[in-house]
Amino acid sequence: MKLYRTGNGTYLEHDGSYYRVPEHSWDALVTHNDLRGYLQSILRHSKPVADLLPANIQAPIGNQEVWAAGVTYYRSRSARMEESKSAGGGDFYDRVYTAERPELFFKATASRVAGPGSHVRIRTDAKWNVPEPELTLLINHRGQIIGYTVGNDMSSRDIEGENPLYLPQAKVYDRSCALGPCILISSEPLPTSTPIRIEIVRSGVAAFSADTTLAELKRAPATLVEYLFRDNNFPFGAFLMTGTGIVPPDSFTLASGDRIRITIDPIGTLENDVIQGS
Ligand code: DO4
Ligand code: MG
Repeated sequence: MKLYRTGNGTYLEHDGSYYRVPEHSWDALVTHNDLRGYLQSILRHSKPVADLLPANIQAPIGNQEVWAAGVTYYRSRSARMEESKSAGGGDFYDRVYTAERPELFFKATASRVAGPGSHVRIRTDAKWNVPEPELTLLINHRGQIIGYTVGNDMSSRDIEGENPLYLPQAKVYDRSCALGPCILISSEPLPTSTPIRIEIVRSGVAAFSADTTLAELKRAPATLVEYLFRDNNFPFGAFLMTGTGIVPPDSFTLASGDRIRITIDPIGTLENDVIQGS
């Protein structure tokens, strides 16, 4: 089952058919006592409606905060050690990769999140920028994983590389995060064979593509959630991006007009065009 938030209400997809969800509040769905049971009763009692219009699909977020985990894949550790070498910060990335406590950071509020088909942004004061394709967990207010979506943790490598203390500026700004296109409703962990793919298209030509799988993710999603919810309340639930296993080569930087496509089967594809400035 997949949940889509649209300009015209929420829709449930099951076996290729779409059903209207009577509950109007996204926050009420995320904090529902038995979301799966509620959605199954919709399938039992209502008739499918016409297909969704893709242009109408919005980011699947209400009042949830978006948090992110860092350096959870070996590739992220190595790329960050390299980019911060001359600033003397490289050692920290190796230490956090092997430490018991994960790196968790605040990523975005809903107003900073781009939905499918809309723009993600490069900071005006950044010169070296990449998308980070990340499996993203939707967690309810009780700390239970209720679903999964595709996330893009846009990052300014020159700013983070200059000094690790600049991380919030490298990571948190308007449209620095994209989520969507839907929530795959499942409380079961996704198989470790689940692929994460990215393709960046520039002027109609593939400028970069790569893939990884969840087998490369060093930490269990449930452990990341347990740390996030330590001494923290999330009355509307939260999103947690689980880190990137793909970093383009150092010679690559995003440009205005690039199209980013991130696919995680069985969730779907999140597609966004890039702009720099307003
Ligand atoms: O340590 C900085 C951020 C790491 C990150 O965003 C990632 O590994 O995905
Ligand atoms: Mg990241």
